[in-house]
Amino acid sequence: MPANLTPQYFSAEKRWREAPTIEDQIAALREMLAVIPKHKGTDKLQGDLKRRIAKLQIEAKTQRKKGHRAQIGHVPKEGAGQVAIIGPPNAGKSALVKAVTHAHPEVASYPFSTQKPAAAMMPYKDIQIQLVDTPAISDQYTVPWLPNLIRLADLALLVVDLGRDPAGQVKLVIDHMEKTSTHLNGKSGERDGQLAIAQVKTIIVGNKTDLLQAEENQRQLLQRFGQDFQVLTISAEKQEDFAQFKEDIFQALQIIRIYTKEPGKKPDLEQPYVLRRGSTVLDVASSVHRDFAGQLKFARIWGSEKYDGQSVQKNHLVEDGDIIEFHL
Ligand SMILES: Nc1nc2c(ncn2[C@@H]2O[C@H](COP(=O)(O)OP(=O)(O)O)[C@@H](O)[C@H]2O)c(=O)[nH]1
Ligand SMILES: [Mg+2]
Repeated sequence: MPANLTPQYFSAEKRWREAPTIEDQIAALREMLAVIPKHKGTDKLQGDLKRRIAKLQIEAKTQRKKGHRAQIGHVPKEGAGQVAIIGPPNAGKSALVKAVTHAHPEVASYPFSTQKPAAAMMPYKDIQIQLVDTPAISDQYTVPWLPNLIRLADLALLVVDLGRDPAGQVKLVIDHMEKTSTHLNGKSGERDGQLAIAQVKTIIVGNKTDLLQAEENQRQLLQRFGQDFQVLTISAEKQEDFAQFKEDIFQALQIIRIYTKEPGKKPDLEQPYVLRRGSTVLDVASSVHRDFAGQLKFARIWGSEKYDGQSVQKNHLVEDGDIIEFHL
């Protein structure tokens, strides 16, 4: 039975996802529970919400006892998208961030060398994508705020070491996150009966292709997870060119770059507007200026259309690289 969730529910869900503290999370979850349509189709979801509230209440209480504020790992978003770099110790998470950004995180042969989330920008064409290096996920210890950080990200890269049982590492991380109700999902936008919020689009990154055992292990990794996940392979330390890797990340973020121009003038190709794939001419207008959207009559488009400067309606879908000229 379809759940038929309402806009009110989704707005509470959004507040939950972005809540900076446990108390805010509880408040948002309570609202979700209050506005959720009550019928058979949402039974599971209701139960899920109740369990989650109960769990957070306990967590908030222990944190208060310890004298901690219920702050949760939160990295302010910057750039075109936020990508959490996660994985077991020594997989090369920090080495990857170092290879594709201008940051200099500590890369060390001992585990747990990264203790706090560290954001760095990865240039891709004319935009910047934010990578967040994180402490390792392991059986021994995982920092309590990590699941929340992952849930807030637009995409997770699960980095594993191709030198030692990568499939086992992937399984460990997935299972561990599952315990915190964070579902690492290979396909975006999939909603099963569970709390949709806890689903995080995830790409598996096999690192250290330069190692001898890498090829055989990579085969096993693909066999086990290649169906459900996109799997990229790299050598963070030996590889020279990351163009394809960056392109894959950009595509996975499902964003597009749109340029604007004023009538009779050259287009502004300095800084694109970044929108979600599936956006319309009207969406572009709204991101340029709030008043723009209301006044918009039509637009001309250069790029993906049949001929340059073709007139299009407000609801026309735009594509990566399009140039839009607004007519008010
Ligand atoms: N052979 C090889 N070693 C790597 C590669 N990337 C990282 N390493 C090594 O793996 C170890 C862990 O790297 P680090 O980035 O600190 O891992 P993290 O704990 O996941 O952040 C270090 O000794 C790195 O030198 C790679 O592509 N090839
Ligand atoms: Mg590290």
